[in-house]
Amino acid sequence: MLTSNKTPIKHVLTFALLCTLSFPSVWAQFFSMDYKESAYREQHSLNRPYADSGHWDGFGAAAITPEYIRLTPDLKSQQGGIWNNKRVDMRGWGVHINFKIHGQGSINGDGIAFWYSKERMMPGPVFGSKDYFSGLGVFIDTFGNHVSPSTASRSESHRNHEHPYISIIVNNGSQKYDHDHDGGHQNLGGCSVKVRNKNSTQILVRYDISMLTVLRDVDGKGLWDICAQVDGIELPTGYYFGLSAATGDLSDNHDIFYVQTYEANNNEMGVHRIHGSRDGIIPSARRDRSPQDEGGAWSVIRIILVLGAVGVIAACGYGLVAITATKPKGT
Ligand SMILES: [Ca+2]
Repeated sequence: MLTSNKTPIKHVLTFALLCTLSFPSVWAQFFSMDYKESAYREQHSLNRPYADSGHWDGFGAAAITPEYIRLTPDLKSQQGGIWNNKRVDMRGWGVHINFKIHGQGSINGDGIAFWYSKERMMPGPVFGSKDYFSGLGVFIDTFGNHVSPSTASRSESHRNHEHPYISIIVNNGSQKYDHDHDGGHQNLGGCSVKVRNKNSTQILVRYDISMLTVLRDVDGKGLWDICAQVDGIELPTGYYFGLSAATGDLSDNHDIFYVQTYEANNNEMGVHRIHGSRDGIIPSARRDRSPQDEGGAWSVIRIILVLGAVGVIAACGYGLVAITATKPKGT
């Protein structure tokens, strides 16, 4: 009798273990599938030893060390940046940036910007680079200007998010960055990221025709999740990748360890070839949706994940019922 009872229990435990183990693998596969299928592009990447890389130029306070490139030191009123000098002809790409933001004290600024823009090597007030930019900016904004006493009353819709905050902004060259409100209504999406004083942090900025996705690995341990995903973003080919940083009255060290760029596999590539170059596209974002719909694509992903989780739970439940049903009776 005892022997016949052990077998079902063992199966139940094994089945439950497999179900539990399947969750991380499903999540990991979801977040990394396109990234791993993409192809590495050395001409848009930056690795040690930095002095050997002729594809990148620096400006301002940016300084090369053997271990990292420091965009700004932890000093007031600094600006620095590095720019890839190879124009980007990829329609879809993923840029993986490994960095570290650290400094003294508990209130610091201002942050790092990742750029895909028309102009390069032009210092200015937007995280060390020029305002009225044309292209995409993904800002790792470590200081919340919008919560300062002088501006808090004008930024109700953005008061809830905590800094450091990643924000996504697309500009066609006509808009001034709303610095006092950390981008304010210009923000297309984003997320809070507690990046300061970590050993390293990673983000992956992925653009594939009209879809922009930002993934984050705040502790640099390979545990990625989606920060934001925004559909309806149009960017041309022919722009340049860059990184810049700035300090003001508050400061931080803004360090870059590496940049690894991949070309995204895109099944629609043939279609776009037929329709010709994307060089002439003016940067734009779909702005005709309500604030509730801003995360529309993200909502779709959440629905897919929820349905997937329900499916796994249902399968586990069905398996448990089926195994229990096979349990010998008459003990
Ligand atoms: Ca800010």
